[in-house]
Amino acid sequence: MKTTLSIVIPAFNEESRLGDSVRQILEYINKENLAAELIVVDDGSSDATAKVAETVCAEFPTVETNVIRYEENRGKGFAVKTGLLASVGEVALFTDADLSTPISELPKLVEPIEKGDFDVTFGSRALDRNLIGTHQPWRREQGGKVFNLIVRTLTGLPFWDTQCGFKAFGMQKFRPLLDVMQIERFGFDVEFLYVANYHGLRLKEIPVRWNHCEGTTVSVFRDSQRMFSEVRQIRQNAKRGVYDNAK
Ligand SMILES: Nc1nc2c(ncn2[C@@H]2O[C@H](COP(=O)(O)OP(=O)(O)O)[C@@H](O)[C@H]2O)c(=O)[nH]1
Ligand SMILES: [Mg+2]
Repeated sequence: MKTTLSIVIPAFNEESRLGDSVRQILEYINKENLAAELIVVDDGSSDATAKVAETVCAEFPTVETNVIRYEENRGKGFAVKTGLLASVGEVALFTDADLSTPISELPKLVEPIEKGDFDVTFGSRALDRNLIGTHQPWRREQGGKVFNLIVRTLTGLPFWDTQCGFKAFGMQKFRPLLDVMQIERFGFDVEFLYVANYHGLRLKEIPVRWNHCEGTTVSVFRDSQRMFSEVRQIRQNAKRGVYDNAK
């Protein structure tokens, strides 16, 4: 079966959460009989993340799997980009390691791309609040709203949630854009959407189910400061023409 779909998990120090998620995804691929590969990118973890992924993948010999690891922690953006560059599917989807959005939501994102209606589809926690089961802690949720306002103001993107860890890409159009992406940490979601929009790809924000999972790897203080400066950097890059050079 030719692989048409690639599922990418960026993972940093996820030894405790990743095993279950990898198993759920591989079971889902089997159950739905998808022509899909799973790519785990171990983003320089200091724990057994890659080992855990390899062990569970070995339980599913019929599914195409690929565990990529590098030694230095580079950030979620770099990890996702690495996974997408290694992917062979016509559509690629990335998901957070904790499956806050259950993998069963995948068709909501993948089908509109397969049908040719959109080029980039991304999960949103802002469009239908009824789909949120367990909310993020109050401060984190409010922080997300402030961040969204800043994103809208600085980039002009008309979306309500750019940060959900569940996004899909039509790779024929998106792959060439990966070359110009600069942001390696959590601001990368904004850059992906900004550059895709800038190059005329059709983007769609889609409400998905979402449950906050314990054990976040995000440090609110350090990571949110870095996110703000990354969004400013996107604006500067755009002004300097950095995003014009995509093939
Ligand atoms: N914090 C962090 N997460 C990373 C990094 N690289 C990849 N990731 C992955 O990015 C995702 C972040 O999701 P998570 O920690 O659940 O964040 P939250 O649910 O938004 O609090 C997880 O799959 C991480 O393993 C990194 O450098 N830092
Ligand atoms: Mg999470």
